[in-house]
Amino acid sequence: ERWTAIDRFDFTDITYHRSTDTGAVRIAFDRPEKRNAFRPETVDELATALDHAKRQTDVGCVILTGNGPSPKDGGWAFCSGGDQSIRGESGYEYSESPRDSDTASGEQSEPRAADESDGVADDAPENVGRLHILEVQRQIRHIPKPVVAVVPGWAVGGGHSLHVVCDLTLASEEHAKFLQTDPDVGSFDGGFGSAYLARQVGQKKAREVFFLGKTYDAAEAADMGMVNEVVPHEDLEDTAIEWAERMNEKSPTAMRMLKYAFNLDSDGMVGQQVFAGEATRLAYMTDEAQEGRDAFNEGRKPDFDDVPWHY
Ligand code: 2NE
Repeated sequence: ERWTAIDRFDFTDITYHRSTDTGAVRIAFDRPEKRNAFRPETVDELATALDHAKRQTDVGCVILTGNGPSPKDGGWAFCSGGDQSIRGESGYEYSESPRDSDTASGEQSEPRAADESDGVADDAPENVGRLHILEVQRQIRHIPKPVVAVVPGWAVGGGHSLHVVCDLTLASEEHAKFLQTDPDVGSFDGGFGSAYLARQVGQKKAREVFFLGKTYDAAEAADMGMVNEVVPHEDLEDTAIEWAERMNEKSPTAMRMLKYAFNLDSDGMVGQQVFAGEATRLAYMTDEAQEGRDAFNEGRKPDFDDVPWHY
């Protein structure tokens, strides 16, 4: 078996596995009967899994994909974006108010303490419309390891934007299809989904994707520059594992710095902050920084006399 389930979470909308062969995790949308559309619960679970994956120091690659085929009609999907059937007036709404539910984050936990006055858990949010898939986009951008979108079928709307945000995209030759429906349903990803797409495929093509809403197959998406490789459907996961193995052979620090370097020019000051944070981490590992820390803790002046001014 290629994958082992990570069972410390009570996920309903995604599955989460660890590779048995290499330092990779597989996070998969698991609503195939809805072409893997996401609802707020799905997004919470994605956020929890990505945060967990971030903290695994022996994991160098995250594979994001969609389970399938649909038991209803055999259709495949990566993700079809926000679930339109639960879209409220200001965003996507939980099916059960988080105030009544303890499982919104997916993590198995003790029931939250109820507030004595009204019986409502005091940290439970109200059921307001959410668009927090955009927070997950930022997690994908900032997780310090490559995220590979493995697209077995439809990548549509907010699902299309997710593949755009991922570091690499691998697509099924037979089933992958790419489509932007945002303006059909009165939505628009004016961030990475459009502007970053334009950096990948050019302005004219990106505008075509949104303004004409054509469907592109895997080969066309690869020609446009938004898919790295197209493989037969049955080879998708083996190829993803091969990619993970290749990446895991490389220097973790170099890979992290490269990811943040690639992000920098489209992340503005936040990109600079993330990149600089990693530079600070490297600096902390030097004798020089440790002398600064020790001097403060020992109440003396730091002695940097032996530190060369590198050039
Ligand atoms: C995905 C697509 C193109 C697939 O078409 P097809 O013909 O292969 O399948 P079908 O029959 O349309 O869908 C199969 C079942 O999945 C449901 C459908 O309603 C259908 O259900 P049943 O009739 O079998 O009960 N389904 C598919 N996508 C769904 C969705 N997103 N929400 C709820 N149910 C969905 C075709 O289904 C399609 O165009 N889907 C809609 C894509 C879409 O417009 N997504 C939202 C874009 S906005 C967004 O994602 C977003 C954003 O832009 C910014 C922030 C947050 C979200």
